[in-house]
Amino acid sequence: MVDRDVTDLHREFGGERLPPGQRETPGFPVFSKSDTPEVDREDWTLTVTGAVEHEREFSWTAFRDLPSETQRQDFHCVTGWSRLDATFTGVPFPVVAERAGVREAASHVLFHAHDGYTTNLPLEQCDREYVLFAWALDGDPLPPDHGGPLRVVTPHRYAYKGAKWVSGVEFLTEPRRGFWEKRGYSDAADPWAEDRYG
Ligand SMILES: Nc1nc2c(c(=O)[nH]1)N[C@H]1C(S)=C(S)[C@@H](COP(=O)(O)O)O[C@H]1N2
Ligand SMILES: [Mo]
Repeated sequence: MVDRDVTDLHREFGGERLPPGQRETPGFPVFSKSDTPEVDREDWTLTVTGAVEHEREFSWTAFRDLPSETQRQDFHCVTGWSRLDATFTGVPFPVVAERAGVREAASHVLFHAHDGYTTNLPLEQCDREYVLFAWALDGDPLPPDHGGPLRVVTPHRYAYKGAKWVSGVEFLTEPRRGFWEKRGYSDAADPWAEDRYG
C-alpha cells in the first residue's frame, strides 16, 4: 500500500520522468564511498542539532513512533542510472524538523552518517514531504548496503543528497559542503538541470 506517489514530481522541475542523460536500471545498484558500516539498532540514535529550538536525540523506538508513510519514488544517481518505482517507508523530513523546532536563522541542512559521509541541502529543498528518513525498501527492512537501518532519500535531487546510515541532521545558518560537494559534485544536484558537477 502506497500512501503517496511522487513519481510525477519531475513536473515541478519542468522535465521528463527520466531526467536528461539518465538510463533506467532494472535492479537497484549499491553505490557507497567505502564499506558498509555496522550500525546496531540497540545503541542507534539520530541527533538533530544546530539552529533548532530543541536539540533532539531519537532512539530507534522513539524514531519509529513518529508518523510515517510509504511513498513510491524514483531514484537518480549522478553517475547516470535511475531506479524507477522504488517504494520507501519512513518519516518525512518536515515531521523531524517540526519536532525540533527550526529556528528562523536556519537556512541549510547538513546530514551526517556513520561512514563519515556528509551531504548538504538548502532548507527550502530539504523541508519537503518526499525527503524521507526511510527504514524500508519495497516492503522489507532497508538492507544494510542501501543504508539500513535508516537512510535519507531525495527523489528530486541526485541520490548523493540522501545520506545512507544517517546519524545526524544539523541545521545551519550558512551553507557548508558535504563529502561529494567538496569533491566536485554539484551543490544544487537538480537532475532535470543536469547539475552534476559543481
Ligand atoms: N552515508 C553514505 N550515504 C550515501 C553514499 C555514501 O557513500 N555514504 N553514497 C551516495 C550516493 S553517490 C548514492 S548514488 C546513493 C546510493 O544509494 P544506494 O547504494 O542505495 O544505491 O547513496 C548516497 N548516500
Ligand atoms: Mo551517486
